[in-house]
Order: sequence, then C-alpha cells, then structure tokens
Amino acid sequence: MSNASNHSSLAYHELEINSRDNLSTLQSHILAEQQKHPGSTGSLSWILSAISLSTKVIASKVRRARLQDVLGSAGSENVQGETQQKLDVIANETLLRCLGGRGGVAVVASEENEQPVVIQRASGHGERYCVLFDPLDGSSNIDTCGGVGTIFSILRYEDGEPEQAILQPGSKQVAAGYVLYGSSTVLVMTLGQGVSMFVLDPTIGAFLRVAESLRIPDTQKVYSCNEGNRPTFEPGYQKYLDWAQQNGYSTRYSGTMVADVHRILVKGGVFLYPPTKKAPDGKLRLMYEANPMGMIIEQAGGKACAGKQRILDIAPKTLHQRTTVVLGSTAEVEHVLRHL
Ligand code: P6P
Repeated sequence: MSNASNHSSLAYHELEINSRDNLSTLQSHILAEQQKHPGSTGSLSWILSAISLSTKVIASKVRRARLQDVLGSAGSENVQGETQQKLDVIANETLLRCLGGRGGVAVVASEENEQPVVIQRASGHGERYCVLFDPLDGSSNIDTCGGVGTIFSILRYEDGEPEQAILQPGSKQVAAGYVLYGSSTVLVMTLGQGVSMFVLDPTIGAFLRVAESLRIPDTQKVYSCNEGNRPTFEPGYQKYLDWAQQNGYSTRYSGTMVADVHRILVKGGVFLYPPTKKAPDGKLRLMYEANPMGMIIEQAGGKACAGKQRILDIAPKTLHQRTTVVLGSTAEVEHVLRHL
C-alpha cells in the first residue's frame, strides 16, 4: 500500500504531525490566556495583538535600515532633549497607528511624545487600558548594528484625565514586555502569571513560543553598568564594583537596556544604572523602562530596586520621570544593596 493511501486511512489526530514544527504562536498564547478569564472582553488581547503587529513592522524596518537609508538622526529632538533617530520616529508612529485602531485603548504614552495621546474617552464596551512604551530603546546603537528594542507597559484605564490616569505605580501593571531586535527578534512578556518568551520566525511572520514560566538564574558573576560614569557614582556603588572585581565578576554592557536586561534574564547577573552627576535621579525612565522591566524580572523570580526601594512601589509624579535601577538575580541585586 502506498504511503499516501496509508495516510488517507488514518484519522487526522493519528497523522504524524512533524513534532519539530513549533505551532505555539503568540496569538494562540494570548487567546489561551484570555480564556482563563471568562468575563474578559478581549480588549487586552487586541492590544497585545497590536503590539505584536507593530513590532513585526519595526523589526523589518530595523533590519533593512541601512538599505533603506533610514539610519541616522531625524534632525529633531524628543521630549527628553535627545536627538531622535529616523527609526525612533518610524517606530513611534507604527505603534501609535496600530494601537490607535484598537477599541480597548483609552490612552497611549510614549517616550517620544511629551503628552499622553488620548485614543478614546467614551467608554464603548469592555475593559480599557493605558499603553505606555519606549518605541525604540537604545536607538543610538542602530548605526552600528547593535541590539535595540521596544518596551511596553499596560495599565488599566481608571476614569479621570489621561495625564493622571497613567500615573500608577508599576505594581498596577496588568502586562509588560519587550521586543529585542538582536541576532533574532525575541518578544518577552508577562501578564502577571509568569514570563513567556517568543521568537519571530520571519519565514512565516509569527512569534513562536520558545519558553514559558521563565526563571532568572539565582546567581551569575556578571554585572552590567556603564563604568565610564564610575567616578561620579555614590560611594556604595563604587564599593560594590570593587567587591565584584575582587570576586571574579565579569562585566557586560551594550548601552541598550533591553539587550542588557534580556541577557540577565536568560543568564543571570545584575544590571545597574546608579545616580550620576549628569543624571542624579538616574537616567532610565520609570513608567516605560524600569516598571515593565521590573515586572518581568520579578515575575521571573528576580528583584528590581531603585536604591533600597522596590521599583514597582514608586508612586509616579510625572510621565517621563527617571529612576535609578538595580535589577536582576535576587542574590546579585542583594550584593549591590549590601554595599549601598
Ligand atoms: P548610557 C539608551 O539610550 C538607554 O535609555 C538605555 O537603553 C540604556 O540602558 C541607557 O540609556 C544607556 O545609557 O549613559 O550608558 O549611554
């Protein structure tokens, strides 16, 4: 009997499905998570789907940046007073357009926009959310083909003016994640019950799940910080660096938070951006960098602090406020805190 007729006699479920084909997509993961909440309206799923679409578009533009002459400065500055890269603007507009069309989005806030953007005030139906993001973190590394990323944070939209509605502590996040445009395009996300990781398969245009319930290694003798700023670090941080170097630690630092934190999530270690003379309150932004990264690290069993305080407990005062950051493997974070 020919092989084909063999198959025709088998019921579908008996067919040899190539077990090597990973068919667990981000979309199926999102819908499966939604089904765990019978009362859910699907708004959050729609938002996550918009983020998936946006980051696929951004990934394609990042990877063809030099070919399509979208490298370099856009000739403008963002609200942070930082020179915008052309891709910063493109990434920001992509996210605004994809999210703008989704019913559950009440407010959007971006590193690139001084004020939050109101998408829809009237409560149509279902849950509504605030979506905050850094559209292209580390974009200054693009011209040298370094890793860059998108970071997002999702909060419930309680009533009130947008500017106030988004000022919630990181502990209120319903979801957080990032996409690293590195040697592959990796999406890491948490909905509050553990951390899942997906890799974009460009041949089929889908993020495929490669890990769930991800746990950060308990220890790793690696620290990640910009030691060029060391002379202006407070003494406690300098004492930590002395201790680490006397105890055989290595250092890894790329200048893109998403790339540095992803390495620490996967391999363990500690990422720190202490106060410096130039950034006495720290450089990284609380609402759309430290909070989402802090939620992911905590959900993976690590620790995320601003000095002695838990990042997710910080009561925000302004959208673009900055914070110091020490996050990573709990034991490694505690080695830093012990010296402060
Ligand atoms: P420095 C990128 O500009 C960024 O916001 C983060 O991605 C990164 O961790 C940090 O700044 C790097 O700052 O001062 O070391 O160049």
